[in-house]
Parts: sequence; C-alpha cells; structure tokens
Amino acid sequence: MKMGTALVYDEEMTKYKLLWVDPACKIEVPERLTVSHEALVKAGLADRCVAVPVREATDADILLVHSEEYLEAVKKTPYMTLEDLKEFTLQYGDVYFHPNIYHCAKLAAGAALQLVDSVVTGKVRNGMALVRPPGHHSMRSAANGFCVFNNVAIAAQYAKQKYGMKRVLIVDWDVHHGQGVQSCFEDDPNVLYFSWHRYEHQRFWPQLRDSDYDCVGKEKGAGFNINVPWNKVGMKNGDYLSVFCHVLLPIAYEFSPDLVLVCAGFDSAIGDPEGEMCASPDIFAHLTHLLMNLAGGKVCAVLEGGYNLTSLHQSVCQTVQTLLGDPAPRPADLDGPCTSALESLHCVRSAHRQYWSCLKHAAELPSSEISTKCIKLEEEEEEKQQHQKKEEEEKEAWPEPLKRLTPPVRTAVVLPDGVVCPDGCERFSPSEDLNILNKVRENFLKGPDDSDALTTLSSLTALVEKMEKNEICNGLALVRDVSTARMCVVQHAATAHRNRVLMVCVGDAVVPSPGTDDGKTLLVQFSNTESEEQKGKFHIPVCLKKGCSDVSGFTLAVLGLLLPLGYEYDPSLVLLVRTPGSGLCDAAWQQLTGLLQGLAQGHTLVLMQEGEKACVGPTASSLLGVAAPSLGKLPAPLPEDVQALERLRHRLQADWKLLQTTAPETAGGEEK
Ligand code: Q6P
Ligand code: ZN
Repeated sequence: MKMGTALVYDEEMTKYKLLWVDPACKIEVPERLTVSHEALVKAGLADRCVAVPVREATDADILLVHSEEYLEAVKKTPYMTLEDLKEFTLQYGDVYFHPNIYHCAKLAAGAALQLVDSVVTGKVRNGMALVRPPGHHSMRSAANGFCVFNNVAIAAQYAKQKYGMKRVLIVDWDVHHGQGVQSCFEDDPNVLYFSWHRYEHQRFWPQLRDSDYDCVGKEKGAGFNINVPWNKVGMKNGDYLSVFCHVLLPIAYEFSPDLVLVCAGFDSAIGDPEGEMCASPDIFAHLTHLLMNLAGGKVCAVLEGGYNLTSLHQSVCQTVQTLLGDPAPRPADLDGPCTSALESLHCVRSAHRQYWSCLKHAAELPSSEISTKCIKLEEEEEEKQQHQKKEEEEKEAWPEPLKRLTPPVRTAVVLPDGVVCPDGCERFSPSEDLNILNKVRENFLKGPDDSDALTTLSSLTALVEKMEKNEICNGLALVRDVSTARMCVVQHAATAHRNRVLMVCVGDAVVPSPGTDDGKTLLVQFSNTESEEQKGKFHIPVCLKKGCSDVSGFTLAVLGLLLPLGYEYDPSLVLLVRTPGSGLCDAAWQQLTGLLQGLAQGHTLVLMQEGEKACVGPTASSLLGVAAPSLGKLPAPLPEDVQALERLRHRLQADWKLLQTTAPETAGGEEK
C-alpha cells in the first residue's frame, strides 16, 4: 500500500492578475496562491509532501471537456491588447483575462492531471494541487467565475479515459455551485457530482435554477448529481458535517468510486467575503478525513475558490495535513444543524430517495411546496437575518487553528507472547507503575495469582494514560477477557475530569455493560439481538437483522448514526471493542476503524478477544492510517434495517441534534 501525499504547485500560476477595475473580480488575486503555499512551507507540510511538477494540459486534454471554438478563442488571448482583452472578457460572466492567463490555465488543468497520474499509478496515495485559475464554473464553451478551463472536469474525463476508472466521485465543497462540472456530467452515471453552495433561493450568484436540490441529473445520469443549496448564510461546522453524514457519505459508499476528486474551494470557510459562512478552517480536516477511506484512499484535491487569505491558508493547511495522515483536531463547538440546513437536507434526501437505496426510507417532502414555504419563511426572517449578518461581520475574527501535534508513536500494541507485532507498530511494554499495578490488583483481579491479567490490564491503563498525554496516538490489544479489560479502561479513562469515552462494540454483547448514566461514556452496541433495550441517552443498542454481516446495513449505521453521534458527543477517547461472532468482514471493520479516527484526535483503543487474532493485521493497518479497502458497490441494505435505523435516529433526535434530517416545522408525518 502506497503512502505519501503529492503537492502540485508552480509559482508561474501567480503570474497573472486583474488589469482593470472590476469589483466582482478584485478578490481573485495572485496572493491566494503564494499565501497558501507559504503557509504549507512554514508549517513544515510542504516538505513532507512529494513535490510533483506541473505540466501544460495539451489540446487533447482540454478538448475532453471544452469545444474547439472555445479553445481556439482562448488561445488568441496572449496576443491581445488590453482593450481586446477587456472586450473578450465582456462576453463571459465574472471573469477576467490577462495575456498570461491562457498559459496558467493550461498549467492549472495540467496540474490536476499530474495529480491524477501520481495517485492512480500509485506513486503517492493522495494529493493536492494548488492552482490558479480555478475551474469549476467554466463551461464547454465559456469562461465564467474566474475559471477558464474546468480543471477537475478534465481530470475526471482523463481518469476515465486513460486509466479506465469506472466511477469517479467529485466532491465540490467550494461555496459556489460548480455549474460547469454539473453540466459536463449531467447525463453521466459514471461521475457522481456533489456540490453544496450558497443559494438563497436562487438569489445568490450564479443564480441558476439548475443549482437547486431537484436537479438530480438527466437520463442515465439521473441520481448522479447532488445539489445541496444553502438558503441562508452563516452555516457552521455542524451543518457541513450533517450533510456529509446524511447525504454525501451514504451515497458515496453506495456508489463506491474508484477515485475521488475534490473541488477544494475554501470560500466555504469563516471569514470569506463571498461565502459568508461560519465553518472553521479545521472542519476541512474532517471533510478530508471522511473521504479518505473511499476509493482505497485515492483522493485528489484541486484548489478552487477561497478569498479571505487567512482563512484560505489555514484551511489549505488543514486539508494537506490530513491528507498526510495526521490525526484531525477535535472539532470545536459543534451545534446541531440550523433549521434552514435541515430544510435543505430534507429536500435533498427526498429528491434522491428514488435513486439510492440508502435513502429509500428518507422522509418524503410534505405535500405543501417546500420551496414556496421556504421563501415565505425567509421573508419573515429577513430582518432578523440582516441583523445577524451585521453581528457576524463585526466579529470577523476566529481563533487560529491549534497546531496539530503528532504523537511520537502512532500505534502501540499489547499482544500475548507469540503473536507477532505488526509492521509499523510498537509493542507496548508492561507497566511498572506501582500505582497502576495496585489499582488494577484491587479492582479487577479475580485471583491473587492471575499475573497475566495483571500485566495486561496495567499495560492497558498505562497505554490510555500515554494517549491522554498525546504521547501515543492509538492502540490495539488482544486480551483474554474483553469484559474486564473494557471495564478497566473505561473506569480509568472516564475518571479524569473532562474525559468522555465513546465505546463502540461489535459482536456478541459483552456483559456487564459499564454504567453510562453520568454521560462520561457513550455506548453504541451493534448486534443482531433486540434483547438489549436502550437505557437512556448514553446507551444505544443498534440492532441489525443479520448483525454486522450485512455490509450495506452496517455501513449505513456507521455513517448515519455512529458518526453523527460520535461527532456530537466529542469523546476524548474511542474504545472500539470487538468480540467473536460479529460476522463483520475485514473491509467493513477497517472502514469502521478508519472513520472513527476522525474523533478524539485519533485516540482509538481497539480491544479484541484473543480468538480474533487473525484481525490484528488489518486492524493495525487501519490504525496506522492506511486507507481501508473499498467495500465495492454496495447492494441494497435489508429494508427492515434501513427502516429500523431511520426509526432509531428519529427516536434519538431529541437528545442528539446531529441525527436530525428534517426541519421541525416540516418533520410531520411518520417516516416510512
Ligand atoms: C464569484 C463571482 C460573484 C459576485 C457575487 C472556481 C471559484 C469560485 C469563483 C467564484 C466567482 N462573483 N457577490 O471558482 O467558485 O470561488
Ligand atoms: Zn467559490
């Protein structure tokens, strides 16, 4: 498995700029690129990447997406006078030309292709291209929104054609709608395009009817175009994450791409004058992380927008550092989604329920036209919003993301003698800390002569302490008695004042369950037995008909239930417990392990029963940050499972806001 992250960049792409006065274009400046690159250098991230040179896209590359007439027209721009350039520009919207922009546009598209080449051929695992001009607005025969050639669309066509990639996912997290990408792949079922964008009921640029949630693609491509319109500004981390958990990820896993391309615009971050959103730069660590287990980890991020230079470079750093495999920071102050985001979520999910089996039981739209209703609602709130906006503008400032410190040890293992330590892991030496030994002896030892258990349990305790101090990132232990081990770890970890432990259990239920009443632990138990009743907010049994052996149902439960719960709970430690009889295949287990590392700064401790020895290798590899193998195109989950999950989420919504998928006002009617 290839590791390594490509960084594709060339200073040449800073060498064009706006040469006349145009308020719409003045934000697109060369410094966007220099500042981003310098921040990567300064943070020591550029050095950790594999520097991949750019190249010029050839005519043939560009013609994969654009018309010959358009290409020929752009080709003449280097020879135009200032007056000619101005006039040429006038036929397009919100874009400017410069004698050197054609050259840069060829490099920008070529950079995206170099990135795809490096990732697909396995030179690196993933990467990012820092480019100007951006691409996602440009149409087959038109420049638009600062874009000349559609870098990502060209890259997707290229990947299909040159490498025979069957399915490509394009995630457009820029705050504008990439209508150029949409129109390129509208009828193509092999390219799934997802975009969220500031829309404000079509009042925001580019003001297209086609950017709304009900534009789902055409003909064979119906269902393969996903638009999430933001009808209010000020969206936050919770709004973004809930769209990932409840729309993008379930569909993406069902689609099972061979390659993920990201239209990585950072105008969706706080402080951006275009987006006016309030998501913090570190949310991009999570968005990136959540994509990194798709397509075997083949993620190519290509810069699009981002106009607040501070927020831009911070967000770029978060993205690249995550691509490099460093654990994501804990997302600060996650609220549940706002009402407007919930309305969008509701609309998108219902528009796609006929195309994706993961959404089959999503709530239908209420019979009253929701869009009409939204507009009315909005008019009522207009004043309030104006007021809010002013407040937001006044505060403008946000804390600089904390430096992400990577622990010296990534993965420590506690294994019985005779089980070999997997490559890349470190065997954790038994604790000699007398305090720990005594505590373990008092609380957990069954007999006085159980020295094996004493060694194991005190090692686990010491390991958890080292994770708390961030000296070790994660760990894996093979133990004889999972039940006692779990109790021991929980008791130790949850005693510290501000600690919370998320316990995820798969396989035969371990009894007894530790108490969860005080909120210091949240237990999510996957099983196939209805026997366990939900006990309050912090004990959540997830019952699937065939347990974890139905990969589709399991995946859906992880994405739509466990992840949002985990994000909202915000644990300081994830304890992942696996007992025999789970029926879970390695790939699904590795997906679970990989995804959970987005929580608790990557502090995951995996406990497995001795009999699960065969699982040590795959688990270690996930903990080390290797992308989980793809689950393949997922078949439809069992209808009763989808329904049961939908019901469970519904029931838990009052306690856990990130589980909501419909707005309170429109939630009416039972979900079928
Ligand atoms: C914004 C055009 C809109 C004026 C409304 C890949 C990056 C981008 C371009 C945005 C163009 N002006 N206030 O393009 O999406 O950020
Ligand atoms: Zn944008």
